[in-house]
Amino acid sequence: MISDKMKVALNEQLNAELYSSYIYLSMSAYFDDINLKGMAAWMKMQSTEEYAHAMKFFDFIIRVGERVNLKQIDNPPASWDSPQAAFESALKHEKSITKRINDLTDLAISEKDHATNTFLHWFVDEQVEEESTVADIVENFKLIADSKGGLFMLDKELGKRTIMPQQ
Ligand code: OFO
Repeated sequence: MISDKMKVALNEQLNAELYSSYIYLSMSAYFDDINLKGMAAWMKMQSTEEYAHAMKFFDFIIRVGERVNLKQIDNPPASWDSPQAAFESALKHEKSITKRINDLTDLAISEKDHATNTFLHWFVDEQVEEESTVADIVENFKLIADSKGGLFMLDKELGKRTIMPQQ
């Protein structure tokens, strides 16, 4: 039903989503270490969301009758220069994931693989959301600049995040 090339690409994306989960978990540990508990909680939830994304690929690969191929997950960085730098790095990471999803979609279209193309639509929308959410947080950091009070408030705000149900 799907080509070998697509099967490899889907398994690679499964690995990339697991890496996303891993890097955000590492950011959560970093924030916890510098006592920004709200940001630590936000990142832990982000990690959980990424795991759910990985499971969407896992389930889809199986549903189309193919074999899941789990690969080694790279080590994520363990620390960042500042809280803002961590979120900037998250934004850069999300942009790289958006590119991957777009490339996968291009491949599905070029192969006339309608099932995979339709499956990927959810991820195309999700990436718009992910980039915009993290970009807003980066802008908040710019606004508060060096204000300790601002950082405290932003930490409290991000700590209010609740998990979004995955459709
Ligand atoms: Fe899976 O969306 Fe972020 O990386």
